[in-house]
Amino acid sequence: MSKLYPVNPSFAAASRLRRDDYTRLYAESVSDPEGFWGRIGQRLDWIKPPTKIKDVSFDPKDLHIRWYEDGELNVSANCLDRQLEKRGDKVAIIFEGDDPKDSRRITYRELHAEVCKFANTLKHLGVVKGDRVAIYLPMIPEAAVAMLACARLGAIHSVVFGGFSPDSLAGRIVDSQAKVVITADEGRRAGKHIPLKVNVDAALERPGTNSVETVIVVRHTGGAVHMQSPRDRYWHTLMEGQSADCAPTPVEAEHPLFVLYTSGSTGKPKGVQHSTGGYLVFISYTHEQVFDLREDDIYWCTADVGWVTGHSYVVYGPLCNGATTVMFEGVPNYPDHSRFWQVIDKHQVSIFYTAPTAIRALMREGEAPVKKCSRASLRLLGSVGEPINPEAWEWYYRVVGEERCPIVDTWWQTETGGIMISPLPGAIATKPGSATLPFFGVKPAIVDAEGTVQEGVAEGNLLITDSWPGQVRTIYGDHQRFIETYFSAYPGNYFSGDGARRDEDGYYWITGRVDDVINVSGHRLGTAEVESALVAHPKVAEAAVVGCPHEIKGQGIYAYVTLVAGETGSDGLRKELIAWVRKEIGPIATPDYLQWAPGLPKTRSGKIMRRILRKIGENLPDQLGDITTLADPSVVKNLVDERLIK
Ligand code: 6R9
Repeated sequence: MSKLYPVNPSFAAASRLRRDDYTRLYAESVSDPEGFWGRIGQRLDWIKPPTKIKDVSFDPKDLHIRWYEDGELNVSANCLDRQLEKRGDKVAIIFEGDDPKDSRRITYRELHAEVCKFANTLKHLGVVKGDRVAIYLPMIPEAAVAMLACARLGAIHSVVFGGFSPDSLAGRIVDSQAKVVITADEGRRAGKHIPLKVNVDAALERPGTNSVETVIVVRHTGGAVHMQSPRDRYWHTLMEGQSADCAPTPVEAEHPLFVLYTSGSTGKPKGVQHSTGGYLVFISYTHEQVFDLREDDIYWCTADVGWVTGHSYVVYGPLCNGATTVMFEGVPNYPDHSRFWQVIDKHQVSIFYTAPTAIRALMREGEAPVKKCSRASLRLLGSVGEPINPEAWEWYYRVVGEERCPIVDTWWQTETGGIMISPLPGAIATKPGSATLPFFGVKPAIVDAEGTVQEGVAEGNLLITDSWPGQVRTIYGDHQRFIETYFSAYPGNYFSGDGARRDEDGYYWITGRVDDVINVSGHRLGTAEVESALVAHPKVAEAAVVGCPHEIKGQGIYAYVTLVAGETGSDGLRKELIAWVRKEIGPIATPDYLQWAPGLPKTRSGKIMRRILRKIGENLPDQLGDITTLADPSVVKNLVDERLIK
């Protein structure tokens, strides 16, 4: 039995919604989606209000997804212009640099002026509605300005994470045929400089990138760069003399706001294409409800704008809601392990939204770096990106939030646009490790191996049976792949690629990607389950589990374990951990191999690349594939050298 944390009564007393509101609104949202989303859609400023709310078919032979289709609006007008009257002098963005001495506050009025000037700049460079613009910037306010300026013109942005290699950037430029690339001289990360402009130069030497006419360079660190005339132009010189007046271009609700590339389990990254109207309704509404947003909140989501979380919950959601959003350029452990908590105190952050991997990394350093800071301004904590193991959840709750702040564990995906399953903090009691209940209008279902929908307590693949406004509309340039990836395995449904369990209270527990399922002697085991058990051991900081070939069982369990600071791996400890997992889950989960891992191969968004660990576990070290997108590619060599099957 997992622990149940009731809703905090003093939080609930002041919150937007209580349990009975949730029950009532959820019932309405799924029984009358048109009525519900028609009403919620009114939260936006429409240039032409929609009369048709929903026109969707999930049938692979006639797949179409349209929301608010005859409405017209502009995203930047919703995020900026309409805030000016009441919130012109309110801070829209608090920028906190990598260097703690570097911070800046930008009001809605200032942001509006900058966005208009930059939109005029793009216009002068020939950017028109429907053109693609690649944005390859660090976490600086110019990234938000560039996104909003594209939106103002109806241009489609494709933000590429600043940690991606020239090849990855080139692949995205080729696929989207971008006309302009917006970058900076360099990025900063833990005191080091990242050569962004050099990477752009290298990317643009790759074949197929000659759609790019102009490269706009933000002078950020002042590092020397080579400017190639007439292609390369400085942001600040282009902005000189531009007017701070730029009428927003009205676009249809289904006009694409952006394309964001995301890796699937196979093949090249997919350009996930989002809409304008449905997307903005869904993410602004989830942002308001899930974070129980108030006018005076200081809201901080630590995600980079290179990921969907940065799009929906650093930039568009908060600004559309007139909130103050923090943009952080740095990392959790620089200059030291207190950085997150120092930033919270410095800017009086009240809502903090981060990823389990960051929580586990900080947990490894003990409580002292947290307790050095006050954190008294915090009232709500959030988690996103991967299943949070109950150990990390408890630590986040107890140490960071001092048992005062509810935790919202939010399950969603690049493809869903916004939060799908999450507690509403004043309404839903939480269980560590469970994302709890579906958001309004979201209809999850669990299917067994044969594709039969399961009722009640169940475990299987997670589907969503009906559309929601924030849903991906297509894969850029490849609608067929869109249909095949998401709608062909379970026709009539959206397939998430995740596994989930539903418990006796109807709560959802995401068990991880189903491509990470191990089949041991015919028994299915989620890698996340074994990992969670390992991480529950006090000496384990982090663990990654993959399947490996096993003569008798079909697949065996191969675990990579990172110990907490100060511990060293020994045969005794290995036996102890194996016995521990056996005890936590059952004999079926007994790891066959347990390798010490000083570091795990992770993407820059913190996801463990199990593909690489699987190959090492299969003793195929020469088939690791591309490791350049790892946050730290050097961890791989150690894992290969120390592998247990040779
Ligand atoms: C928002 C984001 C999506 C995948 C998703 C799932 C995992 C995200 C989660 C979670 C369990 C959560 N995931 N949030 N698993 N609990 N709260 O991360 O998008 O980068 O596309 O990743 O991340 O496996 O399918 P994206």
